Order: sequence, then structure tokens, then C-alpha cells
Amino acid sequence: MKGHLSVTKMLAQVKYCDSIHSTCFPFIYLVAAAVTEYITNAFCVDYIQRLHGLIPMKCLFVYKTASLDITDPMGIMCLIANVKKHGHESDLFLTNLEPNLFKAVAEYKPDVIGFSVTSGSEPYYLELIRRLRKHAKFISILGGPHPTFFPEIIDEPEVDIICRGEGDDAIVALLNKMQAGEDYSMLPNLWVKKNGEVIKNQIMPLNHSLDSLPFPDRASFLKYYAYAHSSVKHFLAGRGCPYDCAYCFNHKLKKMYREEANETQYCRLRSVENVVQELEEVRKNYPLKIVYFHDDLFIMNRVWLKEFAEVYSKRVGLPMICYVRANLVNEEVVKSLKLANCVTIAMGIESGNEELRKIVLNRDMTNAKIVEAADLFHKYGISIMTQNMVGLPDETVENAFETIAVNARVKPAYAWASIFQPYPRTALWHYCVKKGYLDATHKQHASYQVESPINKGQTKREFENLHKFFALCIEFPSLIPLARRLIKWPNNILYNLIYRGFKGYTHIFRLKMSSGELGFFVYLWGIMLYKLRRAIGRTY
Ligand code: B12
Ligand code: SF4
Repeated sequence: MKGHLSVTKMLAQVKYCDSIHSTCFPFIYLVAAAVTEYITNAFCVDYIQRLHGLIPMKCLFVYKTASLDITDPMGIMCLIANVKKHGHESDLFLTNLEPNLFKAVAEYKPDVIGFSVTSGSEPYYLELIRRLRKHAKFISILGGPHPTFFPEIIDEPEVDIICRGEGDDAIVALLNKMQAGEDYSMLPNLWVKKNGEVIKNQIMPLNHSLDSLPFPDRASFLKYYAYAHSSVKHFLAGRGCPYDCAYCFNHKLKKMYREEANETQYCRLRSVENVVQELEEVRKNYPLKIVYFHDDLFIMNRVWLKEFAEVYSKRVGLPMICYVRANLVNEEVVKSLKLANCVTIAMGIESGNEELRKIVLNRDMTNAKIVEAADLFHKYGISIMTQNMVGLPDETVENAFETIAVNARVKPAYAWASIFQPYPRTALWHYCVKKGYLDATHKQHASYQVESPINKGQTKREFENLHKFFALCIEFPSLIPLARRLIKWPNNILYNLIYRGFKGYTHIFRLKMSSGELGFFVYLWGIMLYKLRRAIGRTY
């Protein structure tokens, strides 16, 4: 570039000295030289940098948090970290908290925007892309559970690429190809639109060395007060679950990896050292009081758990929360968790009716085993959050009260329940379609706390209402006769307020699952402001 600059200067000088020049010639030459120089500089730099793959690609993620939730979206954080590690730029905008989303996206000028999509939230994201396109030019890529099981969402005009399964390597491969100006339509895990056609690629085997991945990125959240100040942080010690519960996505994903990639090692753990190093690093750089592991099944490997407890107790020692499965719980496991300062565990009961649990949910586990596990946690002073569903196929309202009875025996600090949603293409979704509970074309609702999508006749409303009184009935069993009456009334806002109020109280003060500090209230304030802004069209 320097050489080019001096040539244009020389040219201008030579012409200036020429005997035939008139008074305006030097000026014209100078302007012409400056313009040529500017254009060639700009183009040459850009061209040469692209030729050598020097310009980092800009990959933005735009994500809508679940309402009143400040759970870290670990999947996106893993992707951002890996994208940055490989020399590209990446950031995250939260649609609910970004003061002016469209302006922020336009200013960021992303090459690619990634969206992490669960079933039910796809209409939201398609509309969002439509609106974003008016403010920026970008390639859209959808990943996460919905495109994984519904890759045909690529047929929507808003979608350019979808990613099936884990995306850590796929997103980096895509950005590298774009950077080099090469064809990216043949990359594993991706379905790509090209010249009006969709190129469908197989998935690649899973990454078995999770330690090779960078720690999930937390820096992108610092711009959001509630996230930056929340002292409850989420972590992943591994990936996968060995079980095949009929309503969960795991059996489906496992099958997809087995059939397409010949993958047999679906469950993977990071080394204890690697996990503890991340915890130490996060504690050093961010507020951290509660360590919340979001692994589907934290206790899946007892040997690993024992080693983890020993190292964690010495080097971290902060209160910890994780997910367990009753059939894997014994005294040794509970002792390890206690040593690791586990204060709360989440454990699925799902249905109190053993037959439903075994046959419909494919969870072969007795009530006695669940109670035995719960008693062990009580013995060691670890609080329990149970996980349950109401409105299951073949379930009667009486069966749902059986679930309440088993929970009452377990004595959880909070009995969490969702209204059953058949997630598309899981075994239970097929069962619902086969038995006429669901039309195969039914569009998934974005939340499992609002309505029952399956055909339960007149009892539909009762299940939806019972969901609101579920935890209270377990806390105060004397309310059960009243609840039996109230659930027959129409759904109303008061039931919802009671439900949210009790849930919020237990999550903040008993289970320590949400940050009970100022940050949470500021977050609520943020939501109110967001709603106001949305009302006046400032954000989405
Ligand atoms: C923690 C969690 C939450 C948290 C955080 C959500 C989040 N986005 O991470 C909270 C509590 C907020 C939550 C809420 C909900 N959740 Co949730 N959640 C989970 C859970 C237990 C762990 C998620 C996780 O961290 N996984 C580990 C990471 C590494 O995997 P990942 O997120 O799938 O990301 C990888 C790939 O999918 C892919 N990928 C993901 N996004 C993208 C984007 C791009 C562009 C690319 C290229 C790749 C890519 O690459 C990532 C790295 O490999 C999963 C079960 C599970 N084990 O995954 C359920 C799960 C994702 N949740 C589920 C559901 C249904 C919900 C809700 C709809 C429930 C509701 N409210 O009614 C909401 C939706 C909220 C939302 N905005 O998306 C379902 C989704 C089922 C489906 N078919 O869509 C799951 C699979 C559980 C299940 N029932 O089977 N959830
Ligand atoms: S144990 Fe939990 S995570 Fe594992 S398959 Fe069953 S529901 Fe899914």
C-alpha cells in the first residue's frame, strides 16, 4: 500500500512540473490521484485481507430469554467461546433487554446471525429475522433442538442455514469457509440453501474431548445488568444422558447420532480438573455464590462424582445445585454430593402413578425408590426440588392427585410442575398422535406453563388449573379439597399470580436457584421498561 501511495504522489508531482500545464491541471490531477488512491487502497486492503483470510467474520447471536429467567443459555455461550477462540468476532444481544435491538444489530454489522430455537419459539424467531432483515444484511443460521428435529424449517424464506445437533465445530467451519470465500454448502451438520436448492449434510460424530473446547463465554453478558450481577451462575460438566424417557429429546438425539454418524458414545464428561479450573476462573472474574450445574444427569458416573467432590470441596467449596435421578441415588452418592456442598438437587418424579411412569413415560422406577432417595437427601440436609408433569396422555385428574401425594411424601422444598407438552418427534409425541391426543400438524406452544395442547376433553382445563395449585397443595395438603373445586373454574389471572408468587418465593429464598439480590429486582424493572419500550415500538 505504501508503494501505491508514493506512485500516485510522484504522478501528481510529474504532471505538476510539465510545461503544458494550465493553472487548474495540478488541482485536477491531485483530486484524481487522491480518489484513485482511496478507491484502490480500500479495495486492495479488503481484497488482500480476504485473500489471506485475515478479516474475521462477525457472528452475532440474538436470543430471547424465557420470561423472568436469568438462566445462562449455555449452548450459545459455548458457541460464542469457540467462535472467538478461532479468531472470529462474536457477541450476543438479548431481545428482552437490549434497549434498541434493531439499531444495535445494524451497528454491529454481522455477517452471520445465529438463533437458538426450541420448539414453539420458531414463529417468534422467523418474525424476528423478517424484521432484522430491514436493518441489516446477514446470513441467518438456526440451531438448537427445533431445527435439529425439524430441519425442514429451512424451507422458510427467512432461514439460510440450519444446524442439526451440536454446533461447536459446525459454526466455526462455516465462518472459516466464509472468511476464505469458499463454498460452505457441504459442511457436516448443516443444511444449506444454495441456488434455490437445499443441500442436506450428514451429522459428524460427537466431540469426545470436551476439555478441548474453551470455557463458555460469559463476557458477552456483562452489558446486561441482571446477568452481570447475578451470583447464581450455570455450568456444564458434561453432555448427554444415558436414559430414554419418552417425553425427552435425549432418546431422539441419541438415535440420530447413532444412525447417521455411527456414534456410540453419547454421554461425555469433562475432566474434573477442567471443570474446577473453569469454576476458579469464573469466581475470579464474576460474582459467584451458587454453582448451578445444568447437566441432564450430574450423577451419571459415580467414580467421576467422587473425584469431583474431593477436588471441588478443597478448591471451590461454594454451594452447588445439580440434577439427579432417583434410581442412581445411594448413600455413597449423597455423601459425595454433601462433600461437594450440594445444597439443592432437582429430581424427576414426573408422575406418581407407577404404571403411567413406566409404560407411557418409559421411566422404570418405583415410588418406593423415589421416597428412599428423598429420605437420603433429607438425612444429609440437602433440599429437593421435584420435577413433575400434569396433563399426560392416559392420565386422569385422579392420577395427577397421586403425583401430588407422592410429592407430599417426598417433602420437597418446591414441587415444580409443567403442563405436559409433546415435543415434536419424541416417542411420546408419536404416541399422542397415534392415540388421537394430538394432530400431527399441531404447532407447539412456546411454554409449558400455559396450556395443555393434547386432547383431554373436559379435563383439559382442570389439568391447566391444577398446574397452578400443584406446589401449594404439596406444601399445604389441607388445601387439596378446595383445589379440587377451584380447578373446575375457568382459567384466570389470580390462579396464575398465586402460582408465580409461590414459585418465585421458593426459588429465591429456599432453593437459592435464582439470585435473590438486587439484580433480580432490577431485572423485573428491566422487563417493565422493555414492555413500555415495546409498546412504543422501540424494541422487539
Ligand atoms: C437449561 C435449559 C433451559 C434453560 C436455559 C435455556 C437455554 N437456551 O439454554 C431455561 C430454563 C431458560 C430453559 C427454558 C426452556 N426450555 Co429448556 N432446557 C435446558 C436444558 C436442560 C439444558 C440446555 C443446555 O444448556 N444444553 C447443553 C448445550 C451445550 O446444548 P444446546 O443448548 O442444545 O446447544 C448446542 C446445540 O443445540 C447447538 N445449538 C444450539 N443453539 C444453536 C444456535 C446455532 C446458530 C447453532 C449453529 C447451533 C446451536 O450447539 C450447541 C453447542 O453444541 C435442555 C436439555 C439439554 N440437555 O439440552 C432443555 C431443553 C432445551 N429445554 C426445552 C424446553 C422445551 C424449554 C422451554 C420451551 C420450556 C418452557 N418455558 O416452556 C423453554 C424455552 C426457553 C428458550 N428461550 O429457549 C427442551 C426443548 C425441546 C424442543 N424440542 O424444543 C429441552 C431439550 C429439554 C426437553 N424437554 O427435552 N431451558
Ligand atoms: S433422565 Fe432426564 S435427561 Fe435423561 S432421558 Fe430422562 S428426562 Fe431426559
